[in-house]
Amino acid sequence: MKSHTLHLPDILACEADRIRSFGPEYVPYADQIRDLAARLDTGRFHLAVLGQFKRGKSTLINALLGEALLPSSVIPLTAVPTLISHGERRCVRVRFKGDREDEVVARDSIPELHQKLLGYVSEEFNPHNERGVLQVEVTHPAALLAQGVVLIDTPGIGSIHQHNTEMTLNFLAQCDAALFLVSADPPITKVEVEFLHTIRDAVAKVFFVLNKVDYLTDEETGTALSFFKKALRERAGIDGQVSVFPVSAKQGLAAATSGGADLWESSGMAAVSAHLIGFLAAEKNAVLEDAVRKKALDLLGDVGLRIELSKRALEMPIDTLEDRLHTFEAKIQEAELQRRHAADILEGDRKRVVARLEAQVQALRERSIAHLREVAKTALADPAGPDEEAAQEAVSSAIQPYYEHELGETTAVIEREVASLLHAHQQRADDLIGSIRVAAADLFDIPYRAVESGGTLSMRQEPFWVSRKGWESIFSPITKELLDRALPRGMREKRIRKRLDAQIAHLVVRNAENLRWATLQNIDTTFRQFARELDEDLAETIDVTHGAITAAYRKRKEHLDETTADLARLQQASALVAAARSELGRE
Ligand SMILES: Nc1nc2c(ncn2[C@@H]2O[C@H](COP(=O)(O)OP(=O)(O)OP(=O)(O)O)[C@@H](O)[C@H]2O)c(=O)[nH]1
Ligand SMILES: [Mg+2]
Repeated sequence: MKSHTLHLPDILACEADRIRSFGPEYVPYADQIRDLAARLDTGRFHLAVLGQFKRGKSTLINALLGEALLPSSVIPLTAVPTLISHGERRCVRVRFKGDREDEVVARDSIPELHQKLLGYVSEEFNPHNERGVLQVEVTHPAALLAQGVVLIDTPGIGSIHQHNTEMTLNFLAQCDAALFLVSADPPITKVEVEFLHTIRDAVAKVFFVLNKVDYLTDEETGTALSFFKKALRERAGIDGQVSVFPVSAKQGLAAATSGGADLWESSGMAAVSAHLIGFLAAEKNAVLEDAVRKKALDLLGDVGLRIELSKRALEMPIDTLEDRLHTFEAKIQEAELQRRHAADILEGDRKRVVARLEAQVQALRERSIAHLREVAKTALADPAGPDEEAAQEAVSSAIQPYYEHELGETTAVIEREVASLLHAHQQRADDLIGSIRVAAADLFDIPYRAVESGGTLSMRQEPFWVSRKGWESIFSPITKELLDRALPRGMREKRIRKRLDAQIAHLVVRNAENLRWATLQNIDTTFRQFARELDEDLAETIDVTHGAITAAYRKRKEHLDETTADLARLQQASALVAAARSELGRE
């Protein structure tokens, strides 16, 4: 029912007020519905601009904002994620790690804000993020942002500043969608393809932009686009039909600041901007609204169930009510017992997953020692003679990609296993909860209605996989023995190999432990969160059914005379809820 889509927050806010007026026991439902409305109202959507260093990410965001607010440069620059959201005024808020208070600058002067940002987000003025900035938040009046999107400028990956790559990878978990930027010159690199794999695991939607086409003729742009699409298809498994926007962010920014409509169009920025606006207006809201609507319908369903049960409990002869209440309480006890058994089985499953992880990490240790020794061996086979430092360097730079890849593989295996286990548990829990609702409906002669959205707004089967590890790749300083130099090549190589082997073994232990620890945290968090949500669902179902019946029962015991008025009130509430449910698109 599309016609409701526009007004959903209003409908929900209105229903929340109405439900609140039904009485104190309905206030929690009203609060939840009001929260859903607020969530739609403030539905912030994190769109990160991602890519290798110097591809023009900051310039592209400036073009979208219409002014040169974010610093950009020919050297690797952005060192801290910068979140830009809508606000009447331009304001920069710097958030620090630890307890240090935020620094806030609210001015309309773009050069001043630019300068402020330069001091905190740039590699040049804040090298290695020595100022301890967590992130920078900017508000800006640009029209695009008014759609509820938060644009995020991220440090480029793959530069000599490894900490910038780490910063961005750590930030991915907070992104809903990504704008992946490559440049026409040079064409897409291996690092970028690997990065893209990581991005696609982390976000639901990726937009592709080929920047700096002003370096190319139209014909060359066509060739670059085909090359990029081919690479996407062959190396990242992305459908050849995907849209790639060729742009010149630099010209787009010039057009935006000088008001050149033709240049804005020919820079390609008009197309990117229109596409983003279209997406935000349609799909972003559709996804969020769909989830909110389902959840709201379930809440209204529960309100309806509570009203019906209270009504029946007030109407029924008191002896019958007592009998049925006892029968229902026995049913709840049985369900609680079953839930405890299920929790034990879940705990057993968690242990089995952990055991599987331990076995995988053990195998990884052996595999990685062999791999890194091979890397060292190849590096040592230099015809000019074995160079120990060069070999260390080779191993050092092999470590990060190797473990990133291994983490990806391990995560994929464990994730599949956890998802299928939790799915089975979820079904059993849904059946159990359903059986309580069925029992309530049967005993009190009311229609049974199944819950559809499965509880929470967040997808609970989706495990909470975070972590990126700072892979350890620092070798201990070499204690070269003077004697080495005098030794024949073969012996010298042997001694170097021995030293390197020992250091590799040490690094493997540390890195494999990093990977083990990160995955273990993920497994534990996922299972804990899952179990807690199942308990909450069960408690809610018991409250909505048993809670409603016992409240009515107590009322009848205490003040029999009010029953008629209560019944009239419930009758009216019931009709209102039925109307609200049909307005929201069901029944
Ligand atoms: N010719 C041309 N140069 C561009 C374009 N977009 C950006 N540049 C230049 O490329 C350089 C890098 O731009 P930035 O916007 O700083 O790139 P970035 O991706 O944010 O870089 P990091 O923050 O270091 O990752 C700057 O000198 C820009 O002026 C473009 O469309 N065409
Ligand atoms: Mg930048």
